[in-house]
Amino acid sequence: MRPLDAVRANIVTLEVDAIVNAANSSLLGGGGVDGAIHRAAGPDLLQACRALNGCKTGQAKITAGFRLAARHVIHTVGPVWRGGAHGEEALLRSCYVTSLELARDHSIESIAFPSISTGSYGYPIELAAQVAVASVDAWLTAQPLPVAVTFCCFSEADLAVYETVLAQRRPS
Ligand code: AR6
Repeated sequence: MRPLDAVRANIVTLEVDAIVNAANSSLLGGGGVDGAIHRAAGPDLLQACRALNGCKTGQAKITAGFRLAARHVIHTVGPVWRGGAHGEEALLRSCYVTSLELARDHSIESIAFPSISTGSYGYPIELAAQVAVASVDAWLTAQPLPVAVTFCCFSEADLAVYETVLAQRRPS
């Protein structure tokens, strides 16, 4: 099976090539993991983000990591949960896939994702974790280059959900 794991951590502390930010479409900062990443990376990150002219839901853009241990930040915009019948699943899948495509294009070999959309954007964690693991697993299976992917959970409860979903994967 592909190397996927889940940890409980503050994502800004992870020593990986890239961390993913669950941003909003302005890319100009916010609360949650977005706020934590901007605080830890320092003001140069906001300046770099200003030059990106925002990002559509389900898409991703990349900057340097500035003061972070990670060399890169991949900013993606998850969907706001509106009951599940508004394309949320496809948009969330697209966040993971477009982030991994950017990672591949920048020769990134290790990447950590937060649980996109499951904070302020209200996506139920049990459903979001299924989408996250299935999207990443399918993408890695199709890729010739190995990329180590970590799901970074902020609470023990979220980590338990990801661990359950990871344990249910079929061997590829
Ligand atoms: N490290 C890892 N995970 C974290 C951290 C951290 N330091 N801080 C929070 N989380 P959220 P969203 C978890 O709300 O739902 C922002 O204001 C958190 O517990 O950060 O995609 C943006 O600017 C949850 O599991 O992102 C947008 O406006 C997960 O990260 C909006 O929130 C995502 O929660 C995006 O909402």
